[in-house]
Amino acid sequence: MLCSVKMRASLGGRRGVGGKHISGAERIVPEEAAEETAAAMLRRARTHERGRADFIQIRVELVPPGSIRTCPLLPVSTRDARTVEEGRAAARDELLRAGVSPAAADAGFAALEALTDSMRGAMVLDSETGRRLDDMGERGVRCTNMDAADSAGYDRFMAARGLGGDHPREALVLASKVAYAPGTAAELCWSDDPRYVTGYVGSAARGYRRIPVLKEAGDPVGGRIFFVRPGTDMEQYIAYMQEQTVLVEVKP
Ligand code: PML
Repeated sequence: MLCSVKMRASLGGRRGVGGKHISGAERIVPEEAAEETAAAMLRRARTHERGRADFIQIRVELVPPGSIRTCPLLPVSTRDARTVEEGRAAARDELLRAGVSPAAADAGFAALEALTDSMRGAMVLDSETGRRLDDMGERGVRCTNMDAADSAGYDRFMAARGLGGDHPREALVLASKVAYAPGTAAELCWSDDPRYVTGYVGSAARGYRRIPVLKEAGDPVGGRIFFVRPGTDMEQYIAYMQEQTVLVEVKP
């Protein structure tokens, strides 16, 4: 049986409520790997660049086999960008090519640029009008319950492309679940890790388009926007993002 292992770490709240988000991670692993996975997450939470967490929660839960869906891994490619300005122009271009309207793309950038602290989840915007559709405030809609179907195969795939580290590993799996979710037109993301300036635009139409610079080094604020096609049922969309377990398959 598979099990889901999740970690979240924060600082300055009351028993994990409120406070500053420090780190989060999740994996879906065979039951017998739960202990080792949880230990690795604990290590990661305790040594995070965003600060020294005073609350770390690790949750381990069995996943009923019949409840799991699969989707393919998005193809990965990289755009050129040497500055934040070039990076954001490239990201905007990618959004438009994926079917997001210019007004909605601009609304997405404005929403991310206006953040004063990182959100744990994403803002969901209409891909035509740019109007925010979720009512999840500063928490946003979390895309959770996903992992690579074959972890070792995925690590080989990433290593062969020089994509080391947790950021791309987790982002590509998440972006694949998001891109193939019914209703998604595209996703825009940059990291809340102050040292990590690479971001991406993901879509089923264009794949995972990495953008080497999407924010200034040292900036601790990051976030995600999910652009959805007009008419998408938000209740179903949010349920899919937050509850549906998805294993992402690397196709040879
Ligand atoms: C995050 O850390 O939340 C986002 C990471 C973006 C990764 C981009 C990449 O390196 O492909």
